[in-house]
Amino acid sequence: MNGNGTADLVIVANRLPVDRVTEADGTPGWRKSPGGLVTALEPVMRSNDGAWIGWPGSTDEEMEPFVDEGLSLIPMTLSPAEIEEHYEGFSNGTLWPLYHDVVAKPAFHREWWDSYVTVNERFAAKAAQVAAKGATVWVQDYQMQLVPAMLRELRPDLRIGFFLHIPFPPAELFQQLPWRRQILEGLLGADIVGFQLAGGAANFVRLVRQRVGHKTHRDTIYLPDGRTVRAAAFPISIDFTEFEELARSESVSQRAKQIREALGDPETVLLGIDRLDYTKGITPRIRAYSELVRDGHFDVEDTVFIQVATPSRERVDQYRALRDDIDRLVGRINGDLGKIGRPAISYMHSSYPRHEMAALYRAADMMVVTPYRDGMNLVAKEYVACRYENDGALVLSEFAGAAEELRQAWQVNPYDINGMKATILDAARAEPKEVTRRMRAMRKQVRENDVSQWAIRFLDALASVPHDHGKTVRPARPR
Ligand code: GDG
Repeated sequence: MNGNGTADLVIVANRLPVDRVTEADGTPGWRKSPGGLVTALEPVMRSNDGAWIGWPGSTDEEMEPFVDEGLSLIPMTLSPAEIEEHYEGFSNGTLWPLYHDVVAKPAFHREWWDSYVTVNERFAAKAAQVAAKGATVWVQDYQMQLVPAMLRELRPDLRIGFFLHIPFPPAELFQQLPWRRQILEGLLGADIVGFQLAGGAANFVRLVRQRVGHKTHRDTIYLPDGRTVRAAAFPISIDFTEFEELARSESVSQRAKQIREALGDPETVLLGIDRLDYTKGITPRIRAYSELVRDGHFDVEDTVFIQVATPSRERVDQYRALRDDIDRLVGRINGDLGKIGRPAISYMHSSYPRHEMAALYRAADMMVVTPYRDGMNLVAKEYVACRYENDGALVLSEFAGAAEELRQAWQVNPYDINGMKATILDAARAEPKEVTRRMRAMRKQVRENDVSQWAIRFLDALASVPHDHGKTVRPARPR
């Protein structure tokens, strides 16, 4: 932050990059949240003396801005009703399923929308207060889509970028949203609207042309006020070196060995790690694997499937129901197919430190990632980064954003159980040479496109959007 409490770079996100923890002596403290976004933004935050605006994850305390390990953090307070309506409601009950191909039915409630507007207004007002003259503000994700336009209204001098971490749906689905035009106009407050894939950017441009009526050409939208908005793909990534170094460390190698020993030293370990979410395709994956065991292709004596499901959004009904479904399915499969000390599926509903994640990636001969729809999927990239010996097979859904870059994965359609079974078998039976050829190519891809590249590419693109396109453009048609 500058001396007068303003910053030249401001990140606006639903969550702060730290979690509240209780230290050993009982005093409250902070721990950096795991995840690529923080890692990616930390260097740019530091070199620009940036500030991060977000919710600290608790509703009960009003908090002053503070500095944690050199990062300026500005906590926003959300009331219990706002958590329910803005976060669990409109963000996770409406937008999340709508943007993921309507894998679950989105709920549309007017009071959720009202709360979404109010919370976005408050975040925009805070950003307007914190941003220095001519500063860059980078708004993150689907919970904050109205912030760009609200902020532009308050502070026309700013450079505003927006990045969407989840897919942006085709017009045919997006137009179900009663507030579709407001969301499009909210995003158009940004100079750059970034998506994981070119397809998402194209969906957005088409919707803007059709629903708002602005002139567009390829990835550029021309606004009547002279501004240009660019919609482009910036596929997010991971800190490749950090994961590789972690995986190479003695303690992770030891732990990976221990994991295999604890499983009875099986010949083959398959692995799935996901947030427990209905978009991740955990059920069809487990079903496909269990049929392969039932049909005698895998034997529980020498093969095991480890499934880690990290607890997520546990107050939302759909997520509770999913957890029950998976519990029941795994229980039935293990009851039918397991033997003493040899479950078909070793299932954990738990979250682990990064070190343990790396050990799991190291311990697994095959990683199975089968979302019905996923913006990117960092787990797939993390597995690749950890396989420094160029071994390990990746089975990957063609509906994960990562499938566009990880072409050498064994790709599957998660809706096609037979196809998935055949591909898992192919991957399990592949010659080591073939596995190595594929893994080497994927490692090169992720190494050369890591998360710092992602942040640099986005911020460079944001800095180079022209302030005025100099064209005469007719006003948008009202609809
Ligand atoms: C959204 C989009 C997009 C998971 N369990 C634990 C843990 N994790 C970490 C993983 C990975 C991250 O969380 C999950 O990222 P994904 O990309 O796989 O999925 P979402 O959470 O749905 O993320 C997604 C992403 O945003 C980024 O733009 O790729 O498409 O849906 O980094 O390692 N980390 C630790 N313990 C766990 O138990 N430490």
